Amino acid sequence: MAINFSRAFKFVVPASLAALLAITLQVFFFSPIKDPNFLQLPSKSSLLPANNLLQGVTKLGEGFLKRPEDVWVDKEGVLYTATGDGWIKRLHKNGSWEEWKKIDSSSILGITSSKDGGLIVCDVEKGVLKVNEEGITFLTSHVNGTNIRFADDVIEASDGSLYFSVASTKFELSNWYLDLLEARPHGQLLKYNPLLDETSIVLDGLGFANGVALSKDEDYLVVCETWRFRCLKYWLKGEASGKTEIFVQNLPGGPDNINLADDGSFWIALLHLTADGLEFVHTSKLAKHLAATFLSLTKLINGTTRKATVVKVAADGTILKIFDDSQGKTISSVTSAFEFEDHLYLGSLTSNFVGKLSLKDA
Ligand SMILES: *[C@@H]1O[C@H](CO)[C@@H](O)[C@H](O)[C@H]1NC(C)=O
Ligand SMILES: *[C@@H]1O[C@H](CO)[C@@H](O)[C@H](O)[C@H]1NC(C)=O
Ligand SMILES: *[C@@H]1O[C@H](CO)[C@@H](O)[C@H](O)[C@H]1NC(C)=O
Ligand SMILES: [Ca+2]
Ligand SMILES: [Ca+2]
Repeated sequence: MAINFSRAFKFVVPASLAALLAITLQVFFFSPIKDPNFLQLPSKSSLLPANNLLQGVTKLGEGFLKRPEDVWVDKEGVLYTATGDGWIKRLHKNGSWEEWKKIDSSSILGITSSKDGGLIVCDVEKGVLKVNEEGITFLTSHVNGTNIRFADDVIEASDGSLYFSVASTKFELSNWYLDLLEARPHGQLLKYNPLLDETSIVLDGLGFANGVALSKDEDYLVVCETWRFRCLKYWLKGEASGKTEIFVQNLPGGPDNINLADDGSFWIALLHLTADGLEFVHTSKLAKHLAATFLSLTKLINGTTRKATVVKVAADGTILKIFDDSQGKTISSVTSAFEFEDHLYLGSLTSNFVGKLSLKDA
């Protein structure tokens, strides 16, 4: 039997053209990202061989914590963590966990302790707040006439000023991956002055502003730009005061939170941003629009669950140490590393515990 090709084509060709047109329209007109930029991924030479040392972590509070993004240990040795379901939970020195305070928010991220007691917390909906035994106080929720959304990490200077990052002024935590796909810098570094009760913009145009840390002498601060795979140094004192330079670049992952180490260097948690083999997405506008439009594709590209990496970076920007779990076997998606008494405490966006790693023999 002869197949009538011309007839089949008459039907199939217009139908597939129409489908293609519909998809193209959908992708370009309804894409949640606008005019995306190409992204420079870390060069292969920056990737160090895996050592899987993070597979040796002890799990603290397993099952009791949901997505503990950031951790902080205060001077008394009490460990605090802010969890994805809005809890501040703490681990006392006697080993017992306490559900300390619940924040009414879809999520909370970075934390730091305040010198007059209590904890400073980044709330992705409402800005920056302070939590102590008495309760919760909102410190800042506006800058330059707009609401502060997606506050990500915060540090307190000894004069009481708070420096904090806004990851993206365009996208929310739930679709942060779109910020990376669009690759246009919507991040900021803000400063809250408690004496004037005023918030100002210190740096604008950051590529997903994330971890913030102060140097040992508070002569500069470091702010990390996740999808630029680098952290910036912003001078607070001296001749260069107010100037910005690169602190470390070409990191083997997207930097998340950063903390000062005991010796004056810094611990930086790195996110594996893209699933292996799908790196091309970041250099194709069409692929970016497709990935941004269809959530299942976004999830496929999102590589954060597959690895964990922490680096120690010297004050001069040299990478001193690297710890990883190359397949995310024990811990994945590590977002923060905090040093206290010869141990590293690790927060993660995917785990249900805080990791504890001895630094004595590492
Ligand atoms: C542990 O210490 C905390 C804070 O001092 C206290 O509230 C708690 O009751 C203690 N738990 C145990 C089991 O000793
Ligand atoms: C502050 O707001 C004004 C008015 O909306 C705007 O023109 C200006 O660009 C903003 N400044 C910064 C640094 O975002
Ligand atoms: C990417 O994966 C992380 C970890 O599972 C998750 O928290 C985040 O929501 C995911 N993002 C997207 C856009 O899928
Ligand atoms: Ca922090
Ligand atoms: Ca963060």
